[in-house]
Amino acid sequence: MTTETQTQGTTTDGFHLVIDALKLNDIRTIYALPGIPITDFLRMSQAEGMRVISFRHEQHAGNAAAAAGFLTQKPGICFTVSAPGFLNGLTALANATTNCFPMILVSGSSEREIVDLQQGDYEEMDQLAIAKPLCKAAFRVLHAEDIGVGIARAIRAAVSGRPGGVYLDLPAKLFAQTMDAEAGKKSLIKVVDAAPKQIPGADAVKRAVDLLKGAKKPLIILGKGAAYAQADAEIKSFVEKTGIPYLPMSMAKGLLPDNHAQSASAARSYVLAEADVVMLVGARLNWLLSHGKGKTWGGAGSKQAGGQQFIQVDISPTEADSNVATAAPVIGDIGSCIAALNGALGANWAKPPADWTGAIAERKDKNLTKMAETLAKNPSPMNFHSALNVIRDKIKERPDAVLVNEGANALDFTRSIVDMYEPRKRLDVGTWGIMGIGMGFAVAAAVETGKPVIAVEGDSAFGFSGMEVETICRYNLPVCIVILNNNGIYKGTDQNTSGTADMAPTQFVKNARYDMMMQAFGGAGVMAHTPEELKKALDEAVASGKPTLINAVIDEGAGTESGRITSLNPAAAKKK
Ligand code: ADP
Ligand code: TZD
Ligand code: MG
Repeated sequence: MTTETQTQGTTTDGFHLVIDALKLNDIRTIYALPGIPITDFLRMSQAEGMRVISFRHEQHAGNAAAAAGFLTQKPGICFTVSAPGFLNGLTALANATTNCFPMILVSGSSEREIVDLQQGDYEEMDQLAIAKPLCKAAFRVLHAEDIGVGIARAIRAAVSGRPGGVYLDLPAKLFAQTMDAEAGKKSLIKVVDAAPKQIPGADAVKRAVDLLKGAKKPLIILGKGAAYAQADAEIKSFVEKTGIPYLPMSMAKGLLPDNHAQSASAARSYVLAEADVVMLVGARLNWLLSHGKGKTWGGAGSKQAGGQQFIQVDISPTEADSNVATAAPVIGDIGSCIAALNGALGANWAKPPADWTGAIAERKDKNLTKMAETLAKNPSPMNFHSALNVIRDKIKERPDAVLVNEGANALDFTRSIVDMYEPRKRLDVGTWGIMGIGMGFAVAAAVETGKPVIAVEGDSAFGFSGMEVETICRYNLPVCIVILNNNGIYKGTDQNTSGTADMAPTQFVKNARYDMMMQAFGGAGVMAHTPEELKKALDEAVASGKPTLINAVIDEGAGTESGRITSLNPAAAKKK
C-alpha cells in the first residue's frame, strides 16, 4: 500500500485507490490537465511515483494518451476536469476509438444528485451519456470499493478485441470517500491477460492460403492494426516467405523497411488496379483504400468493383464484407493469424509469377528515378520536396527517431518522400485525417520511447496544438518541430475576391515567426530558408535533444487544394 495510506493508519481513500489500481496494472504515466476535482489526485499521483504530464489543453493530453496506447499496447490514460475539460478530451477519445488505439479518458464529474435533477452544479453535465456513443465502453464508479472493478473493466475494454477508447466517470465525491485500507487493497484487481489471444479457425486459414496459392497477382496491404499488433517478426517472415509484394498504409510504414525489395509503394496505383488477390492485414477497406472498388481498383466506374478477391486478417469479425465481399476472412489477433498462416504455407511455397513482380519492379524503378530527380533539385524558395529531402536523410540516419506528421500537402508529401525503417515510428492524422494530433502525439512519443521525435507540421496543422510547445519545453523533451510554412491552409496565395480588406479564409499572416513561439519558453527557435539551413538546425536539434522549432519557409504557392484529396471537396463531386 502507499505511504500516504500507511500514515493514515487503517483507512484509505478514493484518491489512493485509483492510484494503486493503476499502478497495480503497470500504468505509470498519466496525461492530464488539472482543476477541480482532479488537482489533488494529480499531485498525489506524482508524489506516489507516477509520471504526470500536464498539458495546456485536454485535447492534446487525450491525443498523447492515444499515441501512448498505440505505441505500448497498454491503455494511455488521460485525466480531465468535468464538463468543458471532459468535452475538450472527447475529440481525442473519439479519434482514438476510430483509429483502434487503446486509451482511457478519466474525467472528474459533478454531484450526481444535482446533475440528474439539472439543478445547475459547477460544471454540470451528464458526461457518461455523452461519452457513450463515442467510445467502446463507458463506466462510472460511485463507491470507493468499486474502483478496482471500474479500472479493470476500463483496461479490458480498451485493449481486448479491437482496441479503442474507454470513458471512465469519477464523480468528485468518490475521491474523498474513505474505506478500510486492507479491504481497499483487496478490492483492487490486477488484470490477467487483458488482451487474450484470439486464434483463427484452421478452415479460415486454409481458405486464405488456398486463395493466395491460386493468385496470379497477389498483394498484401499492411495497416496500422498490423503495426499495433507488435507481430513484426511473424509479418516479416510471412511477407518474405511468400514473396508477395506489399503496400504499407501510412502508419504501417517501417513495419518492413520502406526500401524493402517487395515494397510496392512506388507502384501503388498500378498494384491496386491490377492485383487479383489482396490480403488486408490490420487495414480497413475504408475511404483511404477507396472502399475496395472504383477506378483505383481497376473498376469500370466509380462504384464498380475491380474483381479482386479479398482476404481480411482482422480481430473484428464484423469488418469483413464492410465495403465489398470478403472471400476469406481470417479473424483473430494478427500475431496468432500470421503465425497460423506461416505454418500453413508449407515448405515449397511458390513465389508469385515473375511477370507480376517484374512489372511492379519496372514501374517502381521508373517512379523512384523520377522522385530522385525531383529531390535533387534545389529551388529557391524551398519547396516541399527540397525541405523533405532533408528530413528523409535524417530518418535514414536515425531510423529510431519517431516521425509525427500532420497537414494536407505537408502530410501527403512527407508520407511519400520520407522512408521509414522501423515499426511504429510514424504517427499521423490516421483514419479521420484529423488536424491537431501533432504536439500531443509528439509528447507521448518522446515520453514513451525516449527517442528523438521529429514532428513535420503544416503551418495550419501546427496551430491546432501549438501552445503545447510550452509543455515540450517544460518537460525538456527531445522534440524537434519542423513547420513547412507556406503561409496558409494548402497554400498562402489564395485571394479574397469580395473586394473587402479581409484575407482569404485559407490565408495566414505572412512571414509568421513560429520559431519565436519556441524561444518564448526557452527552446531553440530557428528560421530555415534553404535545405542547408534546415539540415544544420535539424542536426543540432537531434544531437542535443533540446526542444526545437524550425520554421522552414517554403514557397507559398507550392501546395494544392486539400493535398491529395481534392476530389473529396463537394465542388469537385459536383463536376463528376
Ligand atoms: P489503416 O488506416 O492503416 O488502413 P485501419 O485503422 O483502417 O488501418 O485498420 C486497423 C484494423 O486493425 C482494424 O480493423 C482493427 O480491428 C485491426 N486490429 C487492430 N489491432 C489488431 C490486432 N491486434 N489483431 C488483429 N487486428 C487488429
Ligand atoms: N479541422 C480538423 C480538426 N481536421 C481537419 N482535417 C480540418 C480541419 C481540415 N484540414 C485538413 O484536412 S488539412 C488542413 C485543414 C484545416 C490544414 C492544411 O494546411 P497546412 O498544410 O498548413 O497544415 P499544407 O502543407 O499547407 O497543405
Ligand atoms: Mg500550410
